[in-house]
This record gives sequence, C-alpha cells and structure tokens, in this order.
Amino acid sequence: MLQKEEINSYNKRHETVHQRSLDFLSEKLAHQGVDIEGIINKTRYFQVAVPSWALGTGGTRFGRFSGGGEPGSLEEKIADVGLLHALTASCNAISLHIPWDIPQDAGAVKALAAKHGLLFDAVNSNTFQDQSGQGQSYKYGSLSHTSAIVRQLAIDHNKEVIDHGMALGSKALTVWLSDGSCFPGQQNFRKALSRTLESLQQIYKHLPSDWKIFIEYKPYEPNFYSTVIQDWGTSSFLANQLGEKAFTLVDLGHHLPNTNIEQIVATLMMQQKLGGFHFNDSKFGDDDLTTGSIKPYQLFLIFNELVEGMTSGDPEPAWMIDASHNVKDPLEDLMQSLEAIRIAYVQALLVDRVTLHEAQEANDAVSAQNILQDAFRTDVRAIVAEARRVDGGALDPIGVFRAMDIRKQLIGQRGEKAIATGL
Ligand SMILES: [Mn+2]
Repeated sequence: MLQKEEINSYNKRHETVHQRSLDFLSEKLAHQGVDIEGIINKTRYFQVAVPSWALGTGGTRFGRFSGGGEPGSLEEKIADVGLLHALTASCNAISLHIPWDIPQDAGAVKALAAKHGLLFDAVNSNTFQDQSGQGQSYKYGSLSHTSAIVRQLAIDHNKEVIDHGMALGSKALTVWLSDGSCFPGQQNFRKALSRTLESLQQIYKHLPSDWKIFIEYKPYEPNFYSTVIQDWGTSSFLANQLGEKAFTLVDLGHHLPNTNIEQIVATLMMQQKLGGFHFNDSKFGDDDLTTGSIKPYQLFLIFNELVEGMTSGDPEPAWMIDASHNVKDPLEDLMQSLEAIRIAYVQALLVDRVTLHEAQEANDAVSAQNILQDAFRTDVRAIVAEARRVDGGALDPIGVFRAMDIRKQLIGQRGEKAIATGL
C-alpha cells in the first residue's frame, strides 16, 4: 500500500510548476466567467471503475506477452486497483468478472477493498467461453442458444453473478453476449433475438429492486457474420422490453468505423436509457487501446453529449475502463486512460453551453464549431492534476510509479512469470 507521505514528497518536486500552470489557467478561465473551483470539485467526483481483467497484459488471438508481477488472485487485483486509486484518486471502484474472480469470502474481500477506499461496481457475466467441468457448451451461443438446456445454464450463471455482486455491494449486472453466427443462414435472426429476450426476462426477474441490468452491444467478433445484439437499437429494444431497471451500455470500441457515437449517446440519454459506459480507443475494430490515444477529439465530443445530458438532469451512467494492454505496463496504461477521461470531461465542462445553444438555434455553424474547439484546445491538465492533488493523489502518477520502481517491487513479490488470472 502506497503511503500518502511518499506521494506528497514526490508532489513537492512539481509543486511550483504546477501552481504556475494552475494560476495561468485560472486567470484565463476567470475572464470567460468560468468558476475553476467548481470544475475542480466536479472533476474530483468523476470516478471510473477498473475491471478486474484489465490488470494483466492482454493479448490477441496470436499471442500474449506478459510483463511480470501480474496479480494472481482477486486480492492482488484489488491491491493493484488500490495502488492506481492512491496515485490517481480517480478510480474508486472495481468491476468483477465472474467466474474469473469469484470471491470466496465476500465479507473479507469487501473489507479488503474498503481498506483501499474501493467499492464494487457492476459485475460482469461470462457466457462467451466454456468453463472446465461445464456440462453444456456455449460454442453456438448462450442466452440465444437453440437448446433450452444451454440457455438455462447461461441464465443460471447470470443469476449467480447477481448473487455474488449482492454479497459485495454491487448494484448492476453487465451482460455482453458473444452470441451470433459466422455464416449466412447459420442462425435464424428472429428466433435468436426472441430467445435472447426470453432468457433476459428470466435474469431480470432475479434482479434486486435497487439493481440495474446493462445490455452491451457489439457489431461483430468473435462471430463474424452476425451478432444477436449487434447495435444500440437492438440493445435499446431489449432494455425497453425488459423494464425500467434495464439500460443500454455503450462500449466505445463496439461500433463500426466512423459511427457517430456521440449521437448515440445523446439519443440514449434523452430517453434516460444510457446505463453504462466502457472507455477505450480504437483505430480499426474493437482494439481496446488506451482511452484517448487515437481519437481524443471524438472522446471530447462524446463527453460533450454526456455533460449535456447530465446537466439536463439525465442520470449519470456507470463508468468503466474496458481496455486491453498488449505492449504497455497495464497499470501505466490505466493511468493514461484515467487521465485522458478526466481531460475530456473537464474540456466538456468548459463548453459555453448557453452560447452553444444560441448558435445552434441560429444555425450558426461557425460559432458552434468555435465554441467546441475553444474548449477542446484548452490545456486542462493542471485542473486534472489539481483534482488529484486535493484528494491525496500524485501530480504525476506515472512519474511516481516509475521513480518508486513499483513494477519491480510487484515482480519481487509475485514473480516474473505471474500471469493475471482469468486472461
Ligand atoms: Mn465492454
């Protein structure tokens, strides 16, 4: 566990430069009538969950090159998220994947997480692979399967995931299905979708009254011809059929190239049906790269719609990073994502919404573009750093991680060959 004094001593080295940048930005924003203190406070409360599978090196279907010192148990995964939270003060929750991370002693696991200042966010079910000893196979689908026995297995699994989540204090279940087909004609679209709805209805009945279910969509992969829940429209249809506890989940990587994701966000929020949000970035497909590494302007435009929704009183979605780290240290990669997310959020908060609405009503495309790009081109890193500092985090989290040789310490504790469980 990182001690606050250690972080403070590193912060001292950066204090003067940081304060100068913050003062400069404060003065600039004050001229525009922006209350920087209010923005710093909002930033502090913007917390993103880290999934238990993101703490090890990810791979592709061609290979995986693990980096050493990866967490080999749920307890070690909690310790890793605790470390990230100590450095960044921006990820106060962990999102578990069942069955990769089944808590054996929920009370002890909950207490350990609390020691690190962590809560449990949405729990994630897995019917995209068979578990050892499983009597039936998900090879041809799970909730949509042609066999009622396989569907029941998948339904029961989701119910168990809810039970595990209840023991930990989670309040939501995320369902992502790999169900679909690889060849034209292989699957009857109508039957597959209606079987999926019936299965989800069984799971929905098991949800506690204060829980939500998030339905994630994805256009292709691992199935390459069709997926049962291919897009936000299909997810939205299912959520509306299920009821008021069901919502759509947007994963940034789950769209075909050039899809206008910010418009999807606006449409779902307007209907109060955006429940969950998965951050990552991509060039071609579901690349699961570091958030903001490829298309930072798109991330900002998405946040612009999220902030527009939240300021209109729409409920705030559950935020989670859903990325895979092929060549970077997973913890450094997550710190980069956390920074990028807060930068885009703060830039979206800077958008002069009153003037933007006026420009939109007046069909003034030039002013509208300028308002958005003024916000996007503002270097807000001092605000993000200040929000971390106020909450005891590091002004330069990756700098501290490297200066303290934390990966080397983890390798010392866990070994060079330690591979994160579940991956
Ligand atoms: Mn996802």
